[in-house]
Amino acid sequence: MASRMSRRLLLTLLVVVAGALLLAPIASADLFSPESGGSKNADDIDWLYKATFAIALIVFIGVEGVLIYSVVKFKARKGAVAAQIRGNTRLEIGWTVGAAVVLVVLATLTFVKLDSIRNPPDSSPDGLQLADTSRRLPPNGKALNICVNGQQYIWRYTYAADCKGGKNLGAPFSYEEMVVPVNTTVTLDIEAQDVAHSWWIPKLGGKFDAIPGYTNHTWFKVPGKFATKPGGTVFFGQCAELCGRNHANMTARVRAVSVTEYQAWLERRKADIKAAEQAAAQQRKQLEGSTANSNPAGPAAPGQNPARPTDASSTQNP
Ligand SMILES: [Cu+2]
Repeated sequence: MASRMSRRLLLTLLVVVAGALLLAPIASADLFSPESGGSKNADDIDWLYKATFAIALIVFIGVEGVLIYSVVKFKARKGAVAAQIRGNTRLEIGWTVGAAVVLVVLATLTFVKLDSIRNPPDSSPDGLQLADTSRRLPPNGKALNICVNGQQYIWRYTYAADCKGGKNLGAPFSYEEMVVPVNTTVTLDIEAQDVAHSWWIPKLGGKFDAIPGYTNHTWFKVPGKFATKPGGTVFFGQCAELCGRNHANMTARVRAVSVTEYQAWLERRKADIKAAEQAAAQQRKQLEGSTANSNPAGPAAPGQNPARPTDASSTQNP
């Protein structure tokens, strides 16, 4: 009685767990393969996972099928004597060749897809048309480059063709949310300022380490359909390298918008940054003036502190 009860309990538990796994949208959306849909490289990575999984499934069903068949067919019976077999050259050569063929097929599929995963394509005709840059590039040599900089605990994006040696000083930037035009090949130069971080927006492709003093490169190209609704589409990600106590808060967002929305946003960013810089310069002047006059009231009232100019509008929607 007790054992039947516990068996029923176990069965109920199994059904509940299986149901929860199947019904949870996150669990069932990409249960066996990486997220994809936001960029072709992510789709290709996803395809490779699924192809590998299909081959593994065929091997699994084959092996388990023969195993179960043999266990049932040749189980011990009264009076039966097991055949004594020693070696089978044909069978042994067969499964060695079979395993080698599986490896060759997997390697071929991977190398066929590798090119389109690593190398960015051209921007579409209705994407943003851009100047030349100098990294792993689309065939026509043109891409929108963004410098990604990991910092404890925030991502900074600088919209500049050259990220090296302070050449991107003065270029527009944003924190946490990157805004990009659709149909446009976006190349990323990924770096870190302090410790190792990891850039990862699953739907837009693979994970890339952000290492101080070293630049990693990747790319993505968001299809035009993601800009049809106003405000575009946001792809979420998260720093994927444990980088310190606030690692969990180091989220990243990529907002894909239409080309015109992107250009308007970039102009707004430039104007906002300029206004914030002017305000900071103004306050600096006041501060210097007040110290020169040794004003006892102090340089700046609370709340007037020239904060990081980005904070005011870094999370603003385009
Ligand atoms: Cu991090």
